[in-house]
Amino acid sequence: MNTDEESVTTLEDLRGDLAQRYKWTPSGGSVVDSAVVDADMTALARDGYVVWENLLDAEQCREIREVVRPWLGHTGRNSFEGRRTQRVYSVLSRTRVCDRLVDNPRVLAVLDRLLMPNYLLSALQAINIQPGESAQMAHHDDGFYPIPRPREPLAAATIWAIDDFTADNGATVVVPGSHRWGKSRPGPGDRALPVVMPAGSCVFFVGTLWHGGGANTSAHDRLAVTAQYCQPWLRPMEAFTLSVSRDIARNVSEDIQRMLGYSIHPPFVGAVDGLHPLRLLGAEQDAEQD
Ligand SMILES: O=C(O)CCC(=O)C(=O)O
Repeated sequence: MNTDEESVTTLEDLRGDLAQRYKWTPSGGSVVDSAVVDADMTALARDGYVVWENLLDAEQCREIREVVRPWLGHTGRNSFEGRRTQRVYSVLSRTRVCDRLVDNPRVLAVLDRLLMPNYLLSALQAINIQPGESAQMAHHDDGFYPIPRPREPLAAATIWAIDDFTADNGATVVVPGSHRWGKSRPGPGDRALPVVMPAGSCVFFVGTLWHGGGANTSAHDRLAVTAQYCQPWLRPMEAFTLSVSRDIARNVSEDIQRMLGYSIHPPFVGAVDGLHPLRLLGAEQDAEQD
């Protein structure tokens, strides 16, 4: 970035950290083979989603189930949250047990290509769909941002199966290719597929893909964890800078720190009193993101 006032003639000249103290570092996604990421990007461009099977083992799923279960209290306040669906919001402020889902390298590798540097975590929730729940209204996750379609996604989401996702227990239903649609909404003639996958698997989809939670006609709960991400210049759905204490922020990975908002969209977006927000954590880190 150029700090010489004389030579700042466009916003482009202001890219970078004003103090030049916090340097950009690659995300944990940089360890993923680029051919693997290419294939994921091809699937995303074609279908709007990609499924990765068995990223978590049975013990990780058991641990998440055990930690989350006591928080599964009331059901949803409307049919979108789900009258027979239990949600735990702001999971990041409650437990570290889902951190490796949030910063999974496969996820970050794709986000690194889809979104701008220092993309943010927009939500981290557990969603338990109980028997008797009906299908959730189809929606696309970046529909909250009032920018007309068709367009590039402003956000992306993961849904992690903590229980097996089956065709009858509420597996997320996706409408393949719908990320490219303009104003239309899914209708009865459109192909909608339940994402059937074993516990420990993850479906990643772009924010423009039409989808929804499925109906649960089985006798068992369907537990999932969803981590959602957005461009660094958008307001995230969950205000993690308010809900996550600085003590917690000091103890999460560098990738999660930047996704929580301890990063800037250069040169000013996210700054605190004109300074880089990492200064609030008081850590002398020699190489951080701008
Ligand atoms: O639980 C699911 O499978 C999807 C939930 C969802 O898309 C949402 O609540 O935004």
